[in-house]
Order: sequence, then structure tokens, then C-alpha cells
Amino acid sequence: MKGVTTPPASPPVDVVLPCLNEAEALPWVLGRIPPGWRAVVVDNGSTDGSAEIALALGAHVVHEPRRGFGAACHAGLTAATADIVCFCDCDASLDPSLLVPFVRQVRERQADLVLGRRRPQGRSAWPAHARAGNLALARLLRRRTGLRLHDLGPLRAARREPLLALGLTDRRSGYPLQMVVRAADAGWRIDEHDVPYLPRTGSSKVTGTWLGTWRAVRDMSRVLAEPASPASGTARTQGQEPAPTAQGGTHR
Ligand SMILES: Nc1nc2c(ncn2[C@@H]2O[C@H](COP(=O)(O)OP(=O)(O)O)[C@@H](O)[C@H]2O)c(=O)[nH]1
Ligand SMILES: [Mg+2]
Repeated sequence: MKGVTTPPASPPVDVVLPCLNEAEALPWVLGRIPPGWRAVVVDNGSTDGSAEIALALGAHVVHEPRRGFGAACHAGLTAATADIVCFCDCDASLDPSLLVPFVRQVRERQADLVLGRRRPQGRSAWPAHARAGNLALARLLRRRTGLRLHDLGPLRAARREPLLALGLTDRRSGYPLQMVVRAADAGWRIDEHDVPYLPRTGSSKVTGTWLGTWRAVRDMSRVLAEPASPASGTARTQGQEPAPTAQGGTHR
């Protein structure tokens, strides 16, 4: 009997998890991926068996040999197939189940990009220098784009195809900022929600060290120095007055 082979259905949501030596954190993180969603763990050259652990726990594993937070995130975005893509760090500092309302908002077209504003739980969750740096960055972002965001956190949700169309080029610490700047320039509606920020499992590679922070500042300064694209629109954060367009509607 001839069987009809249907192509495997895409998951409704892909969650990209950049991963560099997160063996300890992976079980907690993957255990909190909402049912029916797919975890896309991007292994960035781990030496602690992270890739094997992620595979054994049922995640889709992508290998990105080029180091860098942006390289890992972008490899995950390229490998994703779902209509909606989320990002979450893989260090157990953020609970991916908190993405459910983010995705609902994107799906219902109430926002184009939803970000988690990190609210540290306990003193060790977020070092003071990282917190101060992030606040300064939010101010610079506001000056550059008009967006009133408080954080540029790694927990986020958006549609895959428009995300790819942003043509992000940063492959290091500037990636999350470049995503927001370019989305703002393209007139996306950007929203943020408070999310608890927990002390990470294992050791930090970016903002938990002075070198990592210095690199992040350098990468982010580069992104902020990029000229806005000529076709850029007026970005809005939710709750702000809509910017009128030539047609009298609201700009997206
Ligand atoms: N810094 C860095 N993080 C990476 C890389 N590849 C994957 N990651 C992951 O990116 C996430 C954020 O890194 P983390 O060290 O927690 O940064 P922090 O939260 O700013 O201190 C973690 O899940 C890392 O495992 C990389 O090349 N560099
Ligand atoms: Mg972290």
C-alpha cells in the first residue's frame, strides 16, 4: 500500500539556546521549554558534554564552531523553522516557560518583538557593573532610537522571517543590541515585560567578568555607531503614543 508521506510539521515555536559549557544548567532549562515547542541548543564548542546532554534530553542540537554569543544566536535563528523564534540564555538564569505570554503577544500581532526586563532575584544574580552598564546602554538606545526600554535582556520573541530580514551582522556581544536597534529602525512595535533573573548555574562568559564586560561595551558601541538605514521608521515601545504616518495610520 502506498503511504502518503507528509513532511514533518514545523514546531509552532523554536527556542534558540546559545550554549557554551552549560552541562549543569541544561536539564533545568530544557525541562522548562513549553510543551510542543522545540529547543534549539546551539553548541558553541563546549568541552563539558553539553551537546550530548542536550541531545539526550531531546533538544535539536546545532553546532557553531565560531565563538561568540551572536554567532551562536544567529546559527540558531538560521536553523530554526518555526514561524516564531524565541531566544533564552542556557545558564538557568532565565526560565524559558516565561516566554509563553511573549509568544502570545507576537502571535496575536500585538507586538513585533517582546523582551524580558531582568529583575534580579538576590544580589548575586546580576553584578553591579553589568547592571550599571545595561542602564547606560538603555539610555543610549533611547537617544539613538527613541525606544524607552529598561533592559536589553536575552529573553525575547519575534517572528522568524522578519528577524532574518533584519540582516544582523554582529556575531559577538553586540547581537542583542543590534537586533533591537535594527528592529526599531524598521518601525517594529517593541514591548518589554519584567522577568525574574536568577543567579546563573556555572560561570559567566560575558558580563560576569571584567574582560567580558569590556568586550560587550566595545561591541555595543560599534552597533550604536552604525548609521540608521535610510528607510528607517519611527520605533515605538508599547504604551507610547503611536507615531502618525503619511497615511494617517500607525507606523509599524
Ligand atoms: N559569551 C559567550 N556566551 C556564549 C557563547 N556561546 C554561547 N554562549 C552562551 O550564551 C549565554 C550567555 O552567556 P553568559 O556567560 O551567561 O553571559 P552573561 O549572562 O552576560 O554573563 C549562555 O547560555 C552561554 O552558554 C560565546 O561564544 N560566548
Ligand atoms: Mg548569563
